[in-house]
Amino acid sequence: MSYECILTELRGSGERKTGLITLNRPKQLNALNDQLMDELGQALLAFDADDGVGCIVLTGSERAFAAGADIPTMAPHDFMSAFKTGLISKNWETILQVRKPVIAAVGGFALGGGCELAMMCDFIIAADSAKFGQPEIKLGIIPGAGGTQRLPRAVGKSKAMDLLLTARMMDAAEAESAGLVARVVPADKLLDEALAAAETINGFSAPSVALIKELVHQAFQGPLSDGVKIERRYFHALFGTADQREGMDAFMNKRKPEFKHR
Ligand code: DAK
Repeated sequence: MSYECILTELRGSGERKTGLITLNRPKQLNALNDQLMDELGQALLAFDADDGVGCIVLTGSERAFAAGADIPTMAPHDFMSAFKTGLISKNWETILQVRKPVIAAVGGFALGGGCELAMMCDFIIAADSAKFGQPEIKLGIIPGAGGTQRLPRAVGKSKAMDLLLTARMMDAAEAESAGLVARVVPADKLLDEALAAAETINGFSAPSVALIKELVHQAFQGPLSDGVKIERRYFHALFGTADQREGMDAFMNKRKPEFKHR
């Protein structure tokens, strides 16, 4: 498959590889338009369906992960045309269908829809150069891809209100201490660190990985008691896998496990 607004490749040395997707509209700081979002959705679903892929890393350039939705594309709309055409709605949440872990490797600007896209990933590794923000208010609009919902869940109400209402940017250190970002690494090590994290995950049993992702997402959607009950069922279910026997036998015999992902 050839794409115009993204680059895709397989990385890694193990049996299961990492699907690397790089947003690639450098002149527009990776501003997100329909074509890019269509391509991103296709690439994500293709990696998700590929048994040879364990994890996906989504990144941008050193200057920008993505500076938001493409402003000139949005500018001409009025309410009726935005409503009738479902302005940039149809292809924005494909990433939420992906069952494998998606790691956002964020360098430079992650603003507006760019910050929202990073928050739809499973976790964020940030370069020390990264800057996060929801500056839509400066354009006379509000976030449209979950920014008012996911940001407060990630950083708490007060900081989310501050960022959303003042449009200020938050640097990587602040984003890490607020809980938006899992780790901050030097900018020139960003991709290596994200790929190393992906490679670690690729080495674990795929059913365990998929269930952890599903359960952590459940933690944000339902009551605690429901989440714990589902976790208990899945925990028991994993005792029907070959990988549980392999993992525990390897521990007891002081050897490295060889997971078969079943
Ligand atoms: N769209 C299009 N082009 C952009 C862009 C954007 N969001 N951001 C930057 N660019 C372009 C600039 O126009 C400029 O192009 P040229 O003038 O060179 O042709 C080039 O990228 C470099 O930008 P600057 O010259 O401005 O570079 P600086 O370093 O001075 O500033 C900046 C970088 C990122 C601080 C600045 O460019 C900036 O403030 N950009 C706009 C950021 C922003 O407001 N983002 C939020 C956009 S609104 C939805 C889903 C998503 C959304 C809504 C609904 N649904 C599912 C319904 C999302 C909305 C948004 O994201």
